[in-house]
Formats: sequence, C-alpha cells, structure tokens
Amino acid sequence: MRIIRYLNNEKVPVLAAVTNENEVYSLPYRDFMEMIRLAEEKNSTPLQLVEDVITQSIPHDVPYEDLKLLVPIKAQEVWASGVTYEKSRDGRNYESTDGKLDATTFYDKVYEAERPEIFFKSTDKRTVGPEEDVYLRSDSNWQIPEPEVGLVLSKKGEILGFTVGNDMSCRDIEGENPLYLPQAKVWKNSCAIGPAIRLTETVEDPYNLKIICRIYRNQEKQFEGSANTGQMKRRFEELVSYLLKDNTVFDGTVLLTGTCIVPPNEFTLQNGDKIEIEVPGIGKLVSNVKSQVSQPVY
Ligand code: DO4
Ligand code: MG
Repeated sequence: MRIIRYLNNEKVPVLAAVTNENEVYSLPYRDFMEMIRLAEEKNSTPLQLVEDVITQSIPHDVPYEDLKLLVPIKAQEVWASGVTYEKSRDGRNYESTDGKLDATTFYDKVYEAERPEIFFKSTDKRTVGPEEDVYLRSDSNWQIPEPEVGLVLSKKGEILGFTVGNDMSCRDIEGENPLYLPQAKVWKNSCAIGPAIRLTETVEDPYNLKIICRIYRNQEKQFEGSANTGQMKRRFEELVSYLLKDNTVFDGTVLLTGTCIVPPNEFTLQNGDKIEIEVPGIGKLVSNVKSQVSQPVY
C-alpha cells in the first residue's frame, strides 16, 4: 500500500492510498502524519486504517498515471547517510584524489567505522516532489543525482514508510575539500522525494529493494544504472539510531540512506536533463534539471 498526495481539480492537495493494482482512494486525513497519529490513537495500524477506508469507498475515476502528484510528505527536515555502499565510497575516493588514490581516505574510514556518516540535507522549502525542477548549482561543473531509498520516520525513530529520494550532489565541490560538504549537498531544490510512501507493513524485505536510475538528454537516454538495498553495508535501524542520538527529530523526518548508483566519472548533469529514479513497489520519481541564476534572497 502506497500513500500519495495529489492536487485535485479545485487545486486542493488530497491524501490518497494507492493499491497494488494502482487503484486510488482518497483518504480523509490532512496529511501522512495525521493518518499515522490517528492509527495510533485507535490502537490500530496505518495499513488497517487505510484498508477500512478502502472497504467503505469507491476508487477514484482518474487513473493514478493522470494525477498531478505532489511531494508525499512535507518533511520539516531531510537528513542523509553517506558512504553506505562500496560504490559511493569508490566514487568519493575518485573525486577527492583525481583518481590517483594511494592512501586510506576519510571515505575508506567511514565505510568501515562503527559510526555512519549522517548529514543534514534539506528542509521542506528546499525539497521538491514528482515532476518538479531540481536545480543545478551555478558554481559547480560536476553534478549528479544520487538515487536513494528514503525512510519516513516518526519522532521516536520508527520507520513508518519507504520513499524514493534524490540527493543532488556536486562532485567537484566535495572532492575539493570534505569540509565543503554542506555546499556540495544543500542548495535550492537540491533534494527530491516521492512519488509515494510505501507503508512499512507492506514491504516484504527492505533489503531487497531495487533502485534504477535513468538520465535523459534531448529524449535520449544518457545513463542507466541499477542497484539493490541488499548491497548496503549498514542496516536501516542503525542509521536511524545515530540520527536520533541526542537529537530532536520531528515527526515525518525523511532519512536518505545513501547511494549505490554513480554515473560515469565524465558525466555531469545539464540544464534540460530529465532524471528518473525508480524503486519498483514504491514508484518512479521524475525530476527536471534546471540551471538557476545565483541570486541571494534577502
Ligand atoms: O560523503 C559524502 C556523501 C555521500 C553520499 O551522499 C552518499 O553516499 O549517498
Ligand atoms: Mg547521497
């Protein structure tokens, strides 16, 4: 069972459930977290709550594919984990050593260490949803999407659901100096999540989720890569436990869990590219890449 938000004909955001058969049922809750809280109050589960609504209603007459989807949750904060897959470690080693690796790096160490890398990625205002624009940084010449599975968390750290995320990244800025990480990761529209949240109770094996990334330029596919969460070095609960340590975590926080797909080293995103990140069973997150003119907002 997946939970989405879409814009109805009156331009009002509506929460809805999508079944495995892609039938859409509007839900009588303002947002994802209201549904979770209500399930808790009723001593029920989110899945049970949704199934009760479904048995008492009829599916939407507009097909899922035709809905104007919105970001599935307006997460106050998005955090991210890094170097949780070998592929990311190798990519970071390449960009930080100009491909001339001859010693142990920070990235080798964090891949092996007990403490994972966790960083602040985004806020609600910087995060976009399906079919929206992700922006390029004007001071970077080497930018890529990072396709990642995202965990939707309660403030207590329960994993309420799984979504798809894009941790847009500047390889040149991070490669120049790891202290530049916040600039390599955080800017306007540098994070996308969606199109849906798959309820945890309906995910059979979270360590067997396939992730596929495709990048198109002028309608032609420039890149396709795939990976599986089974390749991850760490456990989801382990990442969540470090995020929670001595921290205030808000209901509906999203934690991205690291990338395992890195386009070839000579590849950089361009204005007009289209990115598709698909996790079968959750959905396909489509983003349009746009250059932005660097304008300070006062
Ligand atoms: O150390 C940099 C961050 C790496 C990252 O974002 C990832 O592995 O997904
Ligand atoms: Mg990442």
